[in-house]
Amino acid sequence: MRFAATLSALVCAGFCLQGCVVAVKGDGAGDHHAMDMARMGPMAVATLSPSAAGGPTGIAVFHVDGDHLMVHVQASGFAPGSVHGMHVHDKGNCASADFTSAGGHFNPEGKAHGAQDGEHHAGDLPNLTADADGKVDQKFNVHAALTGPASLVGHAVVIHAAQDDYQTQPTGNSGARIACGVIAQHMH
Ligand SMILES: [Cu+2]
Repeated sequence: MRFAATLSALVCAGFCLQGCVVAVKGDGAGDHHAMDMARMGPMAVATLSPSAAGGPTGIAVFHVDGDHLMVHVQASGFAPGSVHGMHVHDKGNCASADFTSAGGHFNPEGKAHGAQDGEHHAGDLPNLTADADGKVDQKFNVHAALTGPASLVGHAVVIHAAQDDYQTQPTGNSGARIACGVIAQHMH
């Protein structure tokens, strides 16, 4: 269970880094979890692994916050300053070397591909931008769910080699798949 403990620590570290004032003031891990549970809805986590050809490593954390979904991605191993498309793909399968096993974009409502402010797939997410060290630490509010028929749980987060143009159908023309992770419900 060493892996599970490490994952939990990463999740907590992610939230504490980003304005989790309550946790910082708490006396210990127990307080942290109690306060998280009080203020958050359902949570899910995907551990991102690089493709056989190379790619970033990291974690994507999802939590329901009111009527939107917060997505927090922390990853490293990108080219400095590079921009990368990211989507939730249909199949929760990152087994193939090039991650084509994850299928196309998760699109249960048969929508066109696009940006968050227009028509888009349930699995469409904003582009990631790496910093000068090739790291990403970004949070997004998106229109997506962790429960019901459009739940992202059980599907796969895929990061691409190139930027999503939010226009090319149905993929955004963002190139090869360089990281993948299956989204699993996270228990506190
Ligand atoms: Cu994709």
